[in-house]
Amino acid sequence: MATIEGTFERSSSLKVAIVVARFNDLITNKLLSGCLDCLSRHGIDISESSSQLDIAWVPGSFELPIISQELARKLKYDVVITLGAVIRGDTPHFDVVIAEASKGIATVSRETGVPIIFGVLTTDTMQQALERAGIKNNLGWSYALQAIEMGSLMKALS
Ligand code: INI
Repeated sequence: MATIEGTFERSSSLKVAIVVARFNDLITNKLLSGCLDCLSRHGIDISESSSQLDIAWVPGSFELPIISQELARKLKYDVVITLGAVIRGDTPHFDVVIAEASKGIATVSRETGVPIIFGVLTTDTMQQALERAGIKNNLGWSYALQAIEMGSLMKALS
């Protein structure tokens, strides 16, 4: 019997791309800093000159899938992390944006075979988003951990 799972010990060799939405950047910048902190503590070089990390910015969460797809198709990254914040507020736009982002990211991941981490916060209020982006907990940190696990799991399978 084989037990196949991701590890956190050899993560320092992973190549990672992060795609971040500028919409609600008060939140997405906090997610990004949590994410970078976790990657760095797991041995991934997050410096400006890093050859194992690239960061792309998109206007909003709706655009996360297409840029994730471009990055995944380069076959240069073990894992792609998407970061966005979709806040319900009073607009029905919320449902459209979150549906397209989630479906698009899942499709790109399956079609390219590159794990794409769904790091899009969906909340009813800005307060809830702030709580999940650092006031109580920074989910950016968790998204990075999930990326390390999935990136190393795919490597183990290849
Ligand atoms: N983009 C987000 O990332 N979060 C939101 O809450 C949001 N709302 O509510 O409108 C949002 N809209 C912009 C969208 O992602 C696109 O950038 C835009 O429609 C252009 O395609």
